[in-house]
Amino acid sequence: MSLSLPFRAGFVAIVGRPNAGKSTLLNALLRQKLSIVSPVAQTTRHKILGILNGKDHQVCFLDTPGLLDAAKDGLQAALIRTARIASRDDCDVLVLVVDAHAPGEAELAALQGLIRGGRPVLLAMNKSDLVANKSDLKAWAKAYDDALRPAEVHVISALHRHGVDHLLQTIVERLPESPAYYDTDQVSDRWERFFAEEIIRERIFEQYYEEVPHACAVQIEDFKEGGPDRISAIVFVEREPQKGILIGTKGASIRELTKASEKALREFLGRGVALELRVKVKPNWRRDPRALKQFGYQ
Ligand SMILES: Nc1nc2c(ncn2[C@@H]2O[C@H](COP(=O)(O)OP(=O)(O)OP(=O)(O)O)[C@@H](O)[C@H]2O)c(=O)[nH]1
Ligand SMILES: [Mg+2]
Repeated sequence: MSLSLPFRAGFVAIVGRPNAGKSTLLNALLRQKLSIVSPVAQTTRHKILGILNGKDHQVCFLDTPGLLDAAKDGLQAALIRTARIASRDDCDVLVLVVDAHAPGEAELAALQGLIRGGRPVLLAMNKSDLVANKSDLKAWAKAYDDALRPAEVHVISALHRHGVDHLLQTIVERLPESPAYYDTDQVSDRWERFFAEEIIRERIFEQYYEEVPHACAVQIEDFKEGGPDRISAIVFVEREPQKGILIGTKGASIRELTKASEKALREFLGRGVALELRVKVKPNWRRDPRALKQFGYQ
């Protein structure tokens, strides 16, 4: 009699409100920085596949944009669609990520709208490290449990990896028996170009404030490998004053951004990088269907 476990594989969508810590959780589950993170809501703009390969499983995680109540422009409409499609159509297990707080009505309604069909729903109440009173955590977990009836509630801190291994074990147990979907040495379905764009966007979130990072889209123009990699990228903004902010006095800000991005790209690629950044205005690109398509938004 064979004692080996059946091989399990499937797709797991990580969804929730903006800023709940979905991308931080993806990175913690993968033990690898794949998805960009910032303290500002609406950082993630694409569905990002992160593949975790184990001896008896392959978990295909989908990080998604934060679920907004309503869209102010075409970009936000695309973000909402991406999150909804991933959670409704593309997954075997749904992980709902919420902040550790008492659930609000709008939040519950938004999350309820994602729960469809017979697929298992796991609720991850994140940022538990920020809550001093453990009985609050218990009460909020019960409130979410009563309202959404997930299969399980996990209290976690993605940032500190508390509860993440237990959550992962539960996810794997709930995956269907299936052969692997991807090569077992594959980490994502995106190319280095995509991650390079994301890494530059993360540095923009780090360095600039308010509307500026939200008005930026990054596109790699050229990526030549070899000692060092030579990457040139364009940062698109919506208006002339934003271009001025990005560049800064005598180019000081764009030099700082280039340096910080080069460092982050070197760390990600594990190779030397020489980066050239240019800034261009694409008027109101977030409302322009052709521009949205050009930047890869669904
Ligand atoms: N204290 C604490 N902070 C956390 C935790 N998880 C995430 N954060 C922080 O919360 C902020 C948002 O994290 P993200 O992972 O970017 O959140 P997100 O849900 O992917 O956000 P969007 O992509 O904008 O929807 C960042 O500043 C994280 O460092 C946690 O467990 N504890
Ligand atoms: Mg995110």
